Amino acid sequence: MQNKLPIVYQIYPKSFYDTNGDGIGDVQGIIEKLDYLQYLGIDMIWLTPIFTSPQRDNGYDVADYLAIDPVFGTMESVETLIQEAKKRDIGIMFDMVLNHTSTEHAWFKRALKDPQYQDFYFFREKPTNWESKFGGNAWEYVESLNLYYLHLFDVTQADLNWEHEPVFQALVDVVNFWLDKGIQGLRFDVINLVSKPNPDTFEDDFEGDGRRFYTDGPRIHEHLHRLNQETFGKYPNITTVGELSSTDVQNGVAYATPENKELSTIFNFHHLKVDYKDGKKWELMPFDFLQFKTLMKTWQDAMAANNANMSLFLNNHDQPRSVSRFGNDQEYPFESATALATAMQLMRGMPYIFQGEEIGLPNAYFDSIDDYRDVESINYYEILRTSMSDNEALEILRQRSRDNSRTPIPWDDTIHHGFTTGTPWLGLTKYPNVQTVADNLDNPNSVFHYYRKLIALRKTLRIIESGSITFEAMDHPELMIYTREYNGETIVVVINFYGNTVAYQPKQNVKEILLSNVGRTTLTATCELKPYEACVYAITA
Ligand code: TEU
Ligand code: CA
Repeated sequence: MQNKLPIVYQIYPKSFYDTNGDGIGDVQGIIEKLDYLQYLGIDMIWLTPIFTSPQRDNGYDVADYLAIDPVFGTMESVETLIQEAKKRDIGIMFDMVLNHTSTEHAWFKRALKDPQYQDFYFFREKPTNWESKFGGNAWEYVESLNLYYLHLFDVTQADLNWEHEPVFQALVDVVNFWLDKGIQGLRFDVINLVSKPNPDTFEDDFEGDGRRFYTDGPRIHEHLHRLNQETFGKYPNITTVGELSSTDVQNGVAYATPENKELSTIFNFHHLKVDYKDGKKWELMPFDFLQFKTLMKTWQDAMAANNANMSLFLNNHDQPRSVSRFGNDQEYPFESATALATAMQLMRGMPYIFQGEEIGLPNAYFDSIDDYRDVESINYYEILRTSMSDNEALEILRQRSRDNSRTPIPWDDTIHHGFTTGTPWLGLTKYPNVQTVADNLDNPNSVFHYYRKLIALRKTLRIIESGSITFEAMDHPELMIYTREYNGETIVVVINFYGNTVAYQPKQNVKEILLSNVGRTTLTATCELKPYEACVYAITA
């Protein structure tokens, strides 16, 4: 069966596999692990940015969109990667960071010298009180110009002005350059922030951090439609995904509605804020399961109603590891990793696996600020320390830092778990009983082999990609239950999200158990679901 929506495996190249001993993963490392990824069964690899960059934000600060950063490899190595992946029926998805450039980019340097180029960015005489997403004010003063420039992220990430036509055309050329190289997918970083109004109209935001001025801005749908028409829309079968920062359902769905010809899919993050206390990332709270289910249902229903597709994911390079965050990596590492995978992968949409997720990799468990490398984590550590003890601040980082997901992949039991022969740029996870890739491959009951089964199921049952979805038992405090239906076939997915035993009685007549993470093969009239049990039933019509 040919799926329309690929199963995407996300690689954070720095931490995947290092082949030259400099402690940093590289393109050659990805090439060497393609057979592993083919065996897993994925269809596409999303690489976070590998363009030339000072690496202040690990490649999201691009200094040259048309060149490969030498730390990762060469243009030739990327061409080889594209070819070698293609031989294995795997497409390559590139990460386009078009909202901002590094201040090392030629455009920014030129803007500093030649006033004609200032329109490439947002320069103002007076800053507003908007906050950077990485902490602090979003404007930086340039003494030589006596002007401030806007940076919604790091001070070295200057926001581009999409209202200035030469900017738009330059970005179109960038996207087409990579499409001509044969990439099959595009991920657009924080793409719903690119439509900013005229900077003369920017005002202080006394109710929030400024995001209402630039999120899902006035011309955003127009910009994306034009980008589609002038780049990927001209090529057959390009998969696109827009990363959306604090969007709403209406805009989120519109970006992905096929008739609008904007993007094929989107990432939204509302379901990954259910453990933010009062919406604040740096304040801890156990996750709100009922809110999680409500958000999934809201987005799944809205997407289905518009024949649109969303991304299905709990992990990426910006998020803590799901098994530590929503599961129980101490007592039920296998069960909770596989339960979460089942819950997400069998919904309606495009599924993602973030490197390490397929082996149940937990958080970093770092115990000192010196272990961290992420610019956001380091900034916020300083901010947190002004109001709390070192231990309290470190506990928050242990749960919230982006470095939790960025630790190198433990491949085997050799030095540095086989990631590098040198010194890793970021330490490996300090979790005590790490199951390496080699351990996972050897053990037929590992998280890895369970992922293979899940992927195989999506590829054999049309219902998973194309069926409708109906959520049940929305107020059940421990179970997530949803039904998928297609062409008279029905399956039911039941997940116990907690470590208790829970009684469950299927409403329909069960024909067969299609998948279980606890080895259940037959179903009794009432069933005691085990901790973190996931069960997929086929139902008799
Ligand atoms: O992230 C956008 C974004 O807003 C986040 O997920 C961000 O990391 C979070 O809000 C911080 O609390 C994208 C990239 O995925 C991220 O790695 C980059 O740092 C960011 O854009 C800037 O390019
Ligand atoms: Ca390397």
